[in-house]
Parts: sequence; structure tokens; C-alpha cells
Amino acid sequence: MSFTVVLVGRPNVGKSTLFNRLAGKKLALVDDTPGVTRDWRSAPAHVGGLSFTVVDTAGLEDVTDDSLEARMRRQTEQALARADVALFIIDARAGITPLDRHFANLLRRGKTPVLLVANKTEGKASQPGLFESYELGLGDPIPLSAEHGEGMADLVEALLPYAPAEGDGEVEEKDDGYDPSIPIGDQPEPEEDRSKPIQIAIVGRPNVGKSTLLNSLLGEERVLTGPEAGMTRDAIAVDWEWRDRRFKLVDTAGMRRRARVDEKVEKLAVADSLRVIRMANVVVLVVDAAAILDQQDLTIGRAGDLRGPRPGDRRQQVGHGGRPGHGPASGRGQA
Ligand SMILES: Nc1nc2c(ncn2[C@@H]2O[C@H](COP(=O)(O)OP(=O)(O)OP(=O)(O)O)[C@@H](O)[C@H]2O)c(=O)[nH]1
Ligand SMILES: [Mg+2]
Repeated sequence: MSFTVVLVGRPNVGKSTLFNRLAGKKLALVDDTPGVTRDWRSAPAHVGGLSFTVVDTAGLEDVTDDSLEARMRRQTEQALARADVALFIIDARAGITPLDRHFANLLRRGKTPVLLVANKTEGKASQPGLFESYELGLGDPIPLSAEHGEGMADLVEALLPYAPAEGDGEVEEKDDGYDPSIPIGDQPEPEEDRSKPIQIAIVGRPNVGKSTLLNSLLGEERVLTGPEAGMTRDAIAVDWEWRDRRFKLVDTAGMRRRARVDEKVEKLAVADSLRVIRMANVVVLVVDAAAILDQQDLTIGRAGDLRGPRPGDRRQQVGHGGRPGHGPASGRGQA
């Protein structure tokens, strides 16, 4: 049994940077534009001998209407409710803002225990903000620099009380089917590993209904949907079970024609979609049946078609658009 740590705070304080640092991989999109992250996502973290699940969330805004920001906030609240402990992150260089105070008050009254983290403390400019953060009433701030990896030891120490006691964890024993008494050449072919999830990438143009499809399959509002095109940013992988088989469904950012993509954040999101296509066992291309099949549908179909085969692949491609004759090649994709 592990425990779950959720990262919350107003936009642009460095939640995704810390998430990537703790996960040890550049999974989440990071940019200096506020509001980059839209959906929450989790990853395993192993830091300083501590193992836990870390959850990145959308930046908190003080709105409760039907706006995108309010819907993002509800997503974040979903993630917060599922966590064992929350790290409330502030940008020490920017100082404490009214929004920080507002959410600190809410979090203090909530059920999830909260630790205060002062990020961006690698320089002297962060000192006033760091001292100011004591006012939030969330205890001593843990100073760190997510970008430079400073302060991680203090963070791990603060998280230790939330880790389950040793022995609570179950070690998963896995039989790989290898019998050492049989000569290597005579080993039976390993059976298809049905315990391994099949990775399904859900791809397509913006606004064709990819996220709605994922939510329908799961039967819950796991990812944000709505009329706004380009809603999904980070590709979100979710475990799903159907007829005793395990799947990893991955919702991805919609891909517009490359010539139309000039914003950096959209470029990052599309690069993430292409990465997911390369990793997937099955690519589901979603098209809008009410619209004419677009050249871009075909281009995305070809991106799925062109990726190289992976062990465990059952089919090279699902959802058409790829021209015949374009078999598995270098894994290059274009969109
Ligand atoms: N100087 C400094 N900059 C940082 C640090 N951590 C993150 N940043 C920068 O702050 C900006 C925002 O970082 P993100 O990780 O995207 O912030 P976020 O809180 O996830 O933002 P939203 O998803 O928009 O809510 C980026 O330009 C990062 O490079 C840090 O420790 N020091
Ligand atoms: Mg973010």
C-alpha cells in the first residue's frame, strides 16, 4: 500500500515542475503561461527512499460558475478528495497573493492534511515571500526549488509521517513463466501476458469527442469536456477494465494542422499526443461523423499508422485514414 500526495496551488506556481521532479520524468507540460494544466494526472514517485503516488492538478482559481476555470477547479477538488496529503504550493518570488490566502483558508478547513511548500526559493528574491507565507496558518513552509531540485530532502522528511508503516505494503510476486530446469532453447513460448494493460490512445482533431468517449467508457467525469476546442492539454492515462482485461486508456490533446499551431503550449500538447501514439498498442482515431472527413483526420491516421510496432501489439492501427502500404516504419508522425 502506498500513499497519495496531491499538488495544489494557484496557476503558475510550479506544480507541474515539482510533479515532474518527483516522478523523475518530464511527464507534465510546463510553461510560463498560467493555466497550462487542465486535468489532474498521477505518477509513481520514488524519492529519498519514499514511494508514493504524486498527483498534478490544474491551477486553482476563485470561480464557481460554469466557466472553464470553475470546471478545472472541480477537477482539482476531485483529486484533492482522493489524496492522503496535499502540498499547497506558493511562488515565493511572487509573494503571497489574495488567491493564495483564499485557498489556504479553504484547505485549512478541508479534510485532507496540508503541507505548505514555498517554491522558486533558489535566489534571495524569494526571502520576503517565504517569511510572508507563515501568515497562511498552514505551519512552517518547506522551501524548495522544483526547477533546480533544491529542498527535496526536507520535503521527503515532511511527508514521512503520511507514509504507511513498513510491512503494510504488499509485494507483488510475478511469475514470468521461466523454468530454470529447462534448457533455454526448449523454454515454452511465454503466454500472452493478460495481466499487462493494453494501451489505447484516443486521438483525433480538436473537439471531435475524444474526452467524452473516455468519460463514457469509464462511466465518470474523469477528464474535462466542453465546447471549447483544445480543452485537453496533457495526455491523461486512466486504468480501465473490461471483460476481465486491463486497459490503459489515454485521452490526448486534439491535433490541428501544423501550420495553424503557433502557440507554444499547443505545440507541447501536440508533441505529447504524438508521444502517446508511439507508445500505444492500439490507436483509436475519433472522427466527427457530422463533418466531412478532413485531410487532418487522414494525417493523424497516418501518424498512428507510421509508428513502429511494439511487443504485444494486436493490430497496427484502428480507426482509418492511413493509406495502404504505409506499414510500420520509423515511428515518425506528423500533425
Ligand atoms: N525560478 C523558478 N522557476 C520555476 C520553478 N519551478 C517552476 N518554475 C517555472 O514556473 C513556471 C510555471 O511552472 P509550472 O510547473 O508550469 O506551473 P504550474 O503550477 O503547474 O502552472 P499551471 O499548470 O498553469 O497551474 C515555468 O516557467 C517554470 O519553469 C523554480 O523552482 N524556480
Ligand atoms: Mg501545471
